[in-house]
Amino acid sequence: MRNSLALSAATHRNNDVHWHDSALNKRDRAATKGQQPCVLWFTGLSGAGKSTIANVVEHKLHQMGFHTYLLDGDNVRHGLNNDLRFSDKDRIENIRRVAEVAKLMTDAGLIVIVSLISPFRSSRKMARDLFGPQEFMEIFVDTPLEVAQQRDPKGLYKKAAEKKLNHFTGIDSSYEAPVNPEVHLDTLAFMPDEAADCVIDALFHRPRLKCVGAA
Ligand code: ADX
Repeated sequence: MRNSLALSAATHRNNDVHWHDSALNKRDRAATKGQQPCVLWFTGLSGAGKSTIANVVEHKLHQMGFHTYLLDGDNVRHGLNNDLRFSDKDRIENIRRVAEVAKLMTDAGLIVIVSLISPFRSSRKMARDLFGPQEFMEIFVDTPLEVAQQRDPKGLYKKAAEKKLNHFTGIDSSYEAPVNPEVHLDTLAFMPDEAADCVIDALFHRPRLKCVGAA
């Protein structure tokens, strides 16, 4: 009852809110920067190396003169999303909000780098569907759970094993690996710097890339 009331209030509100066209569009804003806006969406387990690689990618793009912004899950959860925890429902809302912010930022002409576990395929698809086909690249930072557990950079896997943390991805909350990401990074085969080059290569040449070791 409460949910259906909330839903009907939201629908009512949306029906009464009209879109305002602005004098400038995405292309105009991007043209002043000489770049094509897009989203580089990093997904993977906690401790997989998403933020490390995303940071290197942002730094390299910045040095090349591009205007970027990094939306990192841990950081966004300190502000915009500090009301959300780690239930499935909260994660879905976390990802929805970040995807909407990324959309606003691409509208502003930026190259947006998102680093979120984003464990559910349906949520990643929801994010992808907000953008044009050339605007969204899904980057799977593929680190086996056992390796992420060993690295445990924030001590969170240890806490989860001691049952001091609930709904931890890979332990008692699921991670659905991408089926056909634009870039598939095997972090056991590459250092972050090489992985970042692989992402930038894909950004400029747009094939589907699987960056795995030579062995
Ligand atoms: S997501 O699932 O909603 O996409 P997000 O990327 O924002 O997750 O946040 C994950 C970060 O929160 C992790 O890098 C980790 O540091 C921290 N964290 C705290 N509790 C959990 C948990 N239960 N599951 C996963 N990550 C957690």
